[in-house]
Amino acid sequence: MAHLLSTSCPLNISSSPKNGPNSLKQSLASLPTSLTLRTSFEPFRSLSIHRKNPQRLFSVCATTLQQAETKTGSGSDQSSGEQSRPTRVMVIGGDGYCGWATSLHLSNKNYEVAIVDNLVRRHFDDQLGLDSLTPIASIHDRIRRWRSLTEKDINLYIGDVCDFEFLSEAFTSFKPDAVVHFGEQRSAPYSMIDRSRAVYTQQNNVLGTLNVLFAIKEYGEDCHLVKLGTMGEYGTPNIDIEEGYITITHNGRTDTLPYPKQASSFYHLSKVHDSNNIAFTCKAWGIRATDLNQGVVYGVRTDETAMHEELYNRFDYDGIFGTALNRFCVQAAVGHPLTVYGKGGQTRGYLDIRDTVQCVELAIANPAKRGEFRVFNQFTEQFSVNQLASLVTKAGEKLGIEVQTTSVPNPRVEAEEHYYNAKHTKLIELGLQPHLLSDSLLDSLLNVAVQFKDRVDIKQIMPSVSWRKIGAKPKTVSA
Ligand code: NAD
Ligand code: USQ
Repeated sequence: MAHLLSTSCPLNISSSPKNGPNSLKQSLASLPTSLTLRTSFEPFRSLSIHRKNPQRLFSVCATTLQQAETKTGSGSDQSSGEQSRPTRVMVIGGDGYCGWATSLHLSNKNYEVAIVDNLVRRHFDDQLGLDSLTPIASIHDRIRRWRSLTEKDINLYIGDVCDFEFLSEAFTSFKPDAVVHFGEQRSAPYSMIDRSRAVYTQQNNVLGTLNVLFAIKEYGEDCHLVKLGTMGEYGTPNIDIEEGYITITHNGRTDTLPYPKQASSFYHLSKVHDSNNIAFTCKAWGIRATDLNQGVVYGVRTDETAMHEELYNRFDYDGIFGTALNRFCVQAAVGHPLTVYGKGGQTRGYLDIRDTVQCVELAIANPAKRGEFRVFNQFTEQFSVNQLASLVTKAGEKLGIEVQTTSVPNPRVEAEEHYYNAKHTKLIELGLQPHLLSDSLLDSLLNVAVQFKDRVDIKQIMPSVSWRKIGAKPKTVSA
């Protein structure tokens, strides 16, 4: 059984004697800082042992809150007419980039928040020798700081959603009204390093989501699942992209069908598999679900994360976890040419992280109906990579930074010039007020990059993962 502890107590992480996280940490701690790191053994082996072994890793729940405590506010359920209680939101992946910002935003809006996270994203950094541009505090310090600043508590469950026993305990103890599921391996390049990362990504993402669906069916049938999908599920078809469904007339008959999916990495494909599983369980069990097909997120500050340095969000700029615009700002700040892959006509939907948190709140506040599988395309503007490079170049000029661009042979298999027109009206109809990519925003993003540029490891900037060269053997990754 998992233990319920107060975070003021030292966390007692249970582990298998041979391969537990403590031995993992010790082996990592004993490594010199600059070396070739063989990655085949961590965290995958420990994660798979963890799933087979009843003495699972990270099987610790910590809570900072008396469960009976109630607060009112915009997170309150006012509909019943009875004494209102705050809507209880479980944020899976709440220690990550989107999840941390969302957890604080919802807590600030008086939702009762529980973070569920196995901290594996921090292990990926250890494993690959990467680090966030911005220094990030531990999850425990983050939550303590949040409480000291706002007197608001965030519950914390450290564990793996692929471990159903752990997830069941988190569900039955927290009793969420909504679950926001960010807790997946989210890097396309990571999923294309080698077979073990491809398998890990699909296992972690697809089985984790399946467990969440079973947990809702078993412990909270009315709970609304808000699942982070991705615009990349659709690929780049030569027709307009609709929001989830398309009405087709074929041989004289008409039907509204799921929009065709053409994902282009093992990561993006994991999201397609998730969507299919969610759609099926909505039909079969009456689950209520919203799939947020999110575009590429940029930015780092939200109102809440800017309140204190211990609340800072992570900011990835490396060739594996860094995403286009965030990477370009860091590259500009350190005088590295902007890395446009191939012809640079790759067009995607983008959004500010302040809009990610807004969209999630809108989805929670306007839940899907029982049995409904609702799909929203979550982005605010679309840009090609060349357009982003040109915007960053102009912003750099204003700050006196000379920005160069280089065309890097494309490590991915993707269309470099294509039609792209994706609908994104449903969240606007619910009230989303977008923060569009303005000059001032780019200035402030560049300023953050300049502020932390001494933390940049230039070696991590160029892409190191090739879609074509993926192999079956575990790949050694240079730190
Ligand atoms: P992230 O890697 O920063 O955060 C993911 C978090 O989930 C991490 O803290 C990680 O430790 C946790 N996690 C992973 N597997 C878990 C498991 N099995 N059990 C418990 N916790 C687990 O990623 P992010 O950028 O915040 O993305 C969050 C979600 O949003 C992902 O599903 C991603 O696919 C989606 N998304 C992200 C972007 C983007 O640009 N960042 C764009 C579109 C969609
Ligand atoms: N790109 C460059 N240069 C770079 C980095 C990226 O040209 O230095 C190009 C890529 O080739 C791609 C585009 O920019 O065509 C976007 O790449 P990205 O790395 O910013 O984003 P991607 O790999 O698609 O993944 C990110 C998140 C993922 C999320 C996805 C949303 O990591 O979790 O699902 O954005 S979407 O792209 O809409 O599918």
